[in-house]
Amino acid sequence: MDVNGLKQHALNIRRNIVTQVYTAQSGHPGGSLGCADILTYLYFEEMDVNKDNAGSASRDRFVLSKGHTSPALYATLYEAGIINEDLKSFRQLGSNLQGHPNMNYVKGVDMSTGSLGQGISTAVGMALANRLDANGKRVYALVGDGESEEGLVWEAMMAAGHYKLADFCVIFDLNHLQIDGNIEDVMNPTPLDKKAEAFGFNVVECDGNDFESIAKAFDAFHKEKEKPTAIIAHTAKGKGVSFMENNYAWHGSAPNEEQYNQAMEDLKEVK
Ligand SMILES: Cc1ncc(C[n+]2csc(CCOP(=O)(O)OP(=O)(O)O)c2C)c(N)n1
Ligand SMILES: [Mg+2]
Repeated sequence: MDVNGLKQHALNIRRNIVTQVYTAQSGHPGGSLGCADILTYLYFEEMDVNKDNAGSASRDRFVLSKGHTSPALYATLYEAGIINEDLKSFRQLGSNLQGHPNMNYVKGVDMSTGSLGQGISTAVGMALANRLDANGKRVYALVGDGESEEGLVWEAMMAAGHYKLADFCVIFDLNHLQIDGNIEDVMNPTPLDKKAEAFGFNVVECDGNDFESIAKAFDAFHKEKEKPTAIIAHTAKGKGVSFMENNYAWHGSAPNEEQYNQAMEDLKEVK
């Protein structure tokens, strides 16, 4: 693993996340910035998905269950060379890059998401289909901690545990914030680790903004052959942009020109 190379990809992705939201003057920067390292690791280290096989049936799949963080997915697919859309068309009329990802329009988007809770359910269905096909492919779903307040998430977890889907990995983006504030105040879904364990998962924790820590978590997923894996990834919402970090006000707001310039300054170089 080339950590510096991954950091450079993540930086490019973060710059493109902020540029998309700034240009559109709408979108969700906080949760997008927080998961940029996880997406970088998935697309540049973990999954067997690349620009040549992205359209094929037999490959790993990724479902961005927290679909509002589409800027992170688009920026990652762009960085990986899977799409070459104009990222500045994000959320514009006629653009394929809708506020929430649409699998019918954007190459590399494996499921249309945005209605929280549904993505993980479809990912479990994909993992079941892979078992029928005996193709050995893996399915990954990224779920927000606020999203995990949706009952549907736990039906999907129950099914994955019940069917012992060892090739399924759910990553919980634990940034402790959702749209209206702290998850613990809005509707406390913790402890996610104990809940996932009770639903039959192999549970691993990691620092979701540290590549060494992320790598260890995915290694533990590979080693587990009996159960599905839940990675509890501790992240900072808004990671990388000083005034957005850990501030839920940046869940779904766009920076003005001065703030955009400050963000680009914060994201000038790899730290
Ligand atoms: C079913 C459903 N209910 C409500 C919303 C509106 N909504 C969009 S994002 C969000 C909060 C999500 O928080 P979290 O999952 O923690 O995301 P992150 O912190 O990673 O941005 C809400 C309530 C939605 N998209 N879908
Ligand atoms: Mg959250």
